[in-house]
Amino acid sequence: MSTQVHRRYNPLKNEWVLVSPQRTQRPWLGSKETSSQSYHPAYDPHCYLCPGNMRANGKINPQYADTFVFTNDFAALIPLEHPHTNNSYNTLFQTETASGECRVICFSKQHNLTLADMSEPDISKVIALWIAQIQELGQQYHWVQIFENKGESMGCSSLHPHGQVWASNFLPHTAHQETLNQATYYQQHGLPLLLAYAEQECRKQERIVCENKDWLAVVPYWATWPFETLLLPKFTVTRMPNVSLIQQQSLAQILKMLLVKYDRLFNVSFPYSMGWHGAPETSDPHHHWQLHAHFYPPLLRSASIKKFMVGYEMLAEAQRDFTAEYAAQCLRNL
Ligand code: H2U
Ligand code: ZN
Repeated sequence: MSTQVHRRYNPLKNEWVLVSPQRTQRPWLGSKETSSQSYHPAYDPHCYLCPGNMRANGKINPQYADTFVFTNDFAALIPLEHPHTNNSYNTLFQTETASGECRVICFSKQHNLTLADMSEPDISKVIALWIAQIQELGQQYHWVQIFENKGESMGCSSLHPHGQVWASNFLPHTAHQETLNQATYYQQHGLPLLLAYAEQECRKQERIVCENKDWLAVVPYWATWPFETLLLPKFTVTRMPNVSLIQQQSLAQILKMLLVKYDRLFNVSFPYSMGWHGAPETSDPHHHWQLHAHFYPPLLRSASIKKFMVGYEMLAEAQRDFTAEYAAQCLRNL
């Protein structure tokens, strides 16, 4: 099967991906972006995230020592006083009000670090901050999305190590899909989809990139991006605030392992978009939900050759060339 064209099913999204392993032989005359591996200082006077510097709107950052959070000066979501009015009047022209908050999270005061470069205790401080943000914003909002865009090719605007948190009064589309599909699986099988999946991946040992006693990073069976990974707990947990201190330490360890492998793959600071998915912030127990993180890196064959999700992907369905097993093996062996 792994050398023939086939399709794989993504049970989390209820979507299919076309896998065409024979295509890796094709000639490539595509774009070669040059990777910028130049020198960067620990403090950059022109960076809007470095301690003590001025941001685009004139506000001054404090002299923070570890992490720093501020409300995004160009926020996509804004808190509304009365957000629940439904303005919809026509099935073909539906609208609803949206309310929320967007914040920027600086991972370190040091301008030239990435999460992969940071020590495990310092990564643990970022995890603690993610948890505090989820706890605070989760009291008010339905969904709290933690994410990081890294690298110019992922639209990241600054080299300074940072991520974002967007909280909303609505359940965004992907969160809604994952909720429905996990609930369906739970009804049919009596255990969380991603807990069952992690157990089977541990047994099969075909797509594991790295693991420790609490966590597992795999190239999922249904991966669409070439070196996509899914970070999964080996224990039952619906949300990040329910991860114990010990499990937060082992999370810092596996994050570091995974990100160092990514950087070594093409010998470049690996670009990606990553983010956390935990149970929606409502009072029901969400037994079907299992916390996880997605890593979506765009690189395909080198520091400069990216996978483009265009043409067939935009119009029909996702497609990949080499298999998830091959990608996992490349990362595992580093
Ligand atoms: P990236 O994570 O994609 O790099 O985005 C950084 C965010 O930082 C972006 O959403 C915000 C932008 O609006 N920002 C500020 O809030 N203040 C600034 O001075 C510049 C950038
Ligand atoms: Zn900086």
